[in-house]
Amino acid sequence: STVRIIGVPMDYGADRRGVDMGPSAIRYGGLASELEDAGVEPVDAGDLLVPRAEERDPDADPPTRGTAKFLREIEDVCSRLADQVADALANDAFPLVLGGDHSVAIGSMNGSSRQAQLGAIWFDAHADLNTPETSPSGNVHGMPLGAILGRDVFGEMGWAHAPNVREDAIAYVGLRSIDERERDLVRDSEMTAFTMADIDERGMTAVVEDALSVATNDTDGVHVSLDLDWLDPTTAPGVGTPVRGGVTYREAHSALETVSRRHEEEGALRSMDVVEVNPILDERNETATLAAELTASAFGKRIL
Ligand code: DIR
Ligand code: MN
Ligand code: MN
Ligand code: MN
Repeated sequence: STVRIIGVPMDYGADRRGVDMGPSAIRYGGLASELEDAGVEPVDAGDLLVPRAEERDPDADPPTRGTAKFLREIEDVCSRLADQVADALANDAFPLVLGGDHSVAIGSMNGSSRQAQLGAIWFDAHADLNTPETSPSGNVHGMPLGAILGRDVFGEMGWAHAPNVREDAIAYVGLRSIDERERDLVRDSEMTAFTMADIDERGMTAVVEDALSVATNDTDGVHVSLDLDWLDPTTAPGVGTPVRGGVTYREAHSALETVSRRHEEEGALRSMDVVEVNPILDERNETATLAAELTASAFGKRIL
């Protein structure tokens, strides 16, 4: 099978500059050869064109309520990304999106859900469920799920809301940093939230099995969104918003191997993004290299 790599060197959604270099760093970290080891054929579609943030005004197109920086730019990039992802699927290629900050997921999931009911697993320290009205930062990387679900002002933005993604088909794995107002949003939602405490108690494999059951229930496929700050910062230092107490190296591999097993059994996976790698903050590209390895695990790379 063919995996189409789509790079999105975008940093509009995060405060820490440098995440725009993520796609290069992940490629340099050995993504193509890792994927070949996993038995899939990588085809690199290159990077989307993303104008530099310095040349843009973050408040040029503010939302009608609340704060969201670079909204016009994010719409432009995510709309083009959604087309690319839909095009890959139409040509029997698996869309693998390299971020960039997590706002790229708005484009990936819109594209992936155009012709299908889409479930999702959100591997992240954060809930990413803010909206311009609840966000403490105005950074859209903390809002992609709010956007995809059409919450608040996002409901009025056709490019952001993905109507074929149901709340009850989304599962978080590894949550440990939620904003004050976001906590109630998560509690009151129909999403399934597995926190670090659930992983401690039940083990990663059981948790990911459950997350897969949520995301495959009454859907046509699963989107895996992998934010590298999901891992503990000692293992993945190259991220803009590290939170200690994260997933270990072994747990991470085990999680993505569990995804690949379900994919081999029932073709569960439909699309994936790997986001928030920031080479400026990294140590000798280890976070980007880990991102490449974990992606290969998702596609079935095994020790034997
Ligand atoms: C925070 C940070 N919840 C915000 N979010 C991050 O700004 O909304 N998501 N870092 O990955
Ligand atoms: Mn995130
Ligand atoms: Mn995060
Ligand atoms: Mn983030």
